[in-house]
Amino acid sequence: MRGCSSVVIFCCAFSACCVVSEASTMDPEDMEVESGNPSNVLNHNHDVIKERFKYFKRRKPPPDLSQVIDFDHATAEASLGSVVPYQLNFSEDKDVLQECGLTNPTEWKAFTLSTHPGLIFICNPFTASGQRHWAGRCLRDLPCHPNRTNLDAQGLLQPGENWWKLCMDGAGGSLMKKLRWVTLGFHHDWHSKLYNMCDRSPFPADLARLAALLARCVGFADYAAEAAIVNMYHADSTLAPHTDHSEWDMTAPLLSLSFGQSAIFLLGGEDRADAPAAMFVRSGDVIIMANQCRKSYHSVPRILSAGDARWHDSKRKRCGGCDTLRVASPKQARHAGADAEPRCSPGAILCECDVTEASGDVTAEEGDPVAAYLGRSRININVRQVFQRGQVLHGETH
Ligand SMILES: O=C(O)CCC(=O)C(=O)O
Repeated sequence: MRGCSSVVIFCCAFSACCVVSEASTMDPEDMEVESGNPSNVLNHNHDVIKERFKYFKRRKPPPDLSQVIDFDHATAEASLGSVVPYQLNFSEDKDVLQECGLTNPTEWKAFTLSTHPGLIFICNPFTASGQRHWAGRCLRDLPCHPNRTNLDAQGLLQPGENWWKLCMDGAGGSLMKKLRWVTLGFHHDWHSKLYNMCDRSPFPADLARLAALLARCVGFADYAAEAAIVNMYHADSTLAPHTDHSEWDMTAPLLSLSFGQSAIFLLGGEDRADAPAAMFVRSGDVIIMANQCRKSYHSVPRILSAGDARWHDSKRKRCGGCDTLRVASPKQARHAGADAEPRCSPGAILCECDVTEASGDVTAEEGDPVAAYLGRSRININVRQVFQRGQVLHGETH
């Protein structure tokens, strides 16, 4: 590898945080019971984002979600409260969009927040099969050499073993839920919180193309994805408030793509005392943190059940009998034909309201284990550009 004779270490490239499950976050502070609606917490001397994080994470009593921003219900025509429509630039070739699993950009809805300029929220620009494709990449292909996972770090995978294959062969036991993160490109050392120029693997070209396309839509013409963390969240997972502050180039945005179960995302400011906005993030949604928002605190205090399985929506049709939305299983679609009208015959199709529960079960997914994973977990791909274009560091040009 070029440049390895002169080891260059960059200070803390990724956030100091990784996704944790409930059991590992039970420090005494987290066990305090917070009271009141988060919108009432206004003490600017306090760690407001942590207070809000704890509020939304709380199980008993559950938090009030009525003030959580829902971009899905916002209209692209007019501002409502702090939600402001955002105009994307598109000049993308149809083939490239298709290859990236994206719908026609004229259908995309994007917003920013007047309270948090620099945030761009694109409401699910992916096709259902595009979502399954990217989830499949994150599950089947990416968690193996030369990429790094928490399982390697914990000695739970032997060199050359493939996590997904082990899980599918049934030999993995409880391994399925144990994968928490995968790093791509420049690898983050969670202990030193440093980038090491020598600890780098090739960044997946298809993901780099998708990231560059999304960045172009928001005005970053020469974005180059150089590092990413794929975070896996289960029902009790959280990600504590943090900033991603140490990439060499802080002018390039952070890109965050989510698939599977929903979440509450908190976006604060550069100071922990800044009041965060809370928003729902659903499968396919893209969050871009650019400009003023690039160094803002953010966190994921809660995973929520996805009301509808967006990674399946091409198969969803209205029942000819009772007009409820139903998901035809792949087996039924094969028998009935893709255009057949589904009927509510028990056992043949799944009601939409059953999807979350049923899709957590591999058999209910008729052998589509990627969709089954999305039915119970959340995958987030967090992409960063590390260097400025043309930057020369110890003989390497970026
Ligand atoms: O899961 C998310 O939505 C955010 C992930 C994140 O903030 C990170 O990886 O730094």
